[in-house]
Amino acid sequence: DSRIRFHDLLDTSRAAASSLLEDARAGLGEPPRTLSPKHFYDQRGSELFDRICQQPEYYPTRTEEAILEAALPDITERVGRETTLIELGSGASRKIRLLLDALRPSRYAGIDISRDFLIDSTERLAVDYPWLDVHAICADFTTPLTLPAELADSERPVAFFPGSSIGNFSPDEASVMLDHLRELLPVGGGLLIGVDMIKSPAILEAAYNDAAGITAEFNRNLIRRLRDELGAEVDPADFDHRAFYNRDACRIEMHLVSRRDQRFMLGETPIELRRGESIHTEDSWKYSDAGFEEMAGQAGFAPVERWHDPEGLFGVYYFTR
Ligand code: AVI
Repeated sequence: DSRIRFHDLLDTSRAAASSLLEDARAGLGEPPRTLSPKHFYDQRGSELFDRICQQPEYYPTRTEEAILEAALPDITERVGRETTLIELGSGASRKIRLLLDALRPSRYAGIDISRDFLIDSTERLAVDYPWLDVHAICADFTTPLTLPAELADSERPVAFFPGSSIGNFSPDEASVMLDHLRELLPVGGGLLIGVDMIKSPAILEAAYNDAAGITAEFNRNLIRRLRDELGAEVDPADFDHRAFYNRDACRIEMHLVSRRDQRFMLGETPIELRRGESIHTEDSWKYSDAGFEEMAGQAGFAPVERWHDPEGLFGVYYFTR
């Protein structure tokens, strides 16, 4: 009796989304060792991420919420009503509710790769917003995507991409993603996107080294997955969490540093790590207004307006194509 319309596009994009085992084998075989941050987000990782967002040092979530809240009249004027709001990522956050209340779009479509999480969050939206036509699209939005036919004819669709999730892609990958997004939207469509700004390294480094150790646990969750899902005889406690700001690249880097010489199997593949050797697990790129607007401009998005908090920690941008 669900009111949501479910569209499963994952089969077509599944081929592009490689598995934890394949990625871990390819990334851990030899230095420089890497694991993709997309593997953070199993159930436990998603819960840890929610807790990160509540840590006093992790300013992005509450700052973006405050910016959206303060800018709602402006955003409503820019975006208009009667739109189709397409959220990239989950529909679980408070941010989307702020927008739904203010914009009263006629349709909402949530796109997420995690099916259960997506259905759960869109069903909750459908219950709380009975006037809204709610769609759930299970897809990997890092690959090219076409909207289901009944959504493709939407007048003035507006994509919402909060949380500086774009920052977890390298600028090259982010450009490709923005290209895909532009192709998804008809002329006149909009993009409302949250971006974390370049700032003092002390503030940035504190945000990724919270005193309660939640980010460290989130990082070690990757090792826990290797152990629990792939049967690797490896202990998360044998890795130190390391996060620092790389000033030249304008990005936070997260690493897991081996506390000892160790050897474990990933399926048939032996992995050897020396003490002090690191696995690079995430980058979180930070932008200036000019840098971000230039990148979006090259992907065909014209800047309309931008909003910041008083301290300039975070930015929300509205573009049209
Ligand atoms: C989801 N993403 C924008 C977060 C970030 O800040 O890059 C992920 C994160 N990693 C550690 N803390 C939060």
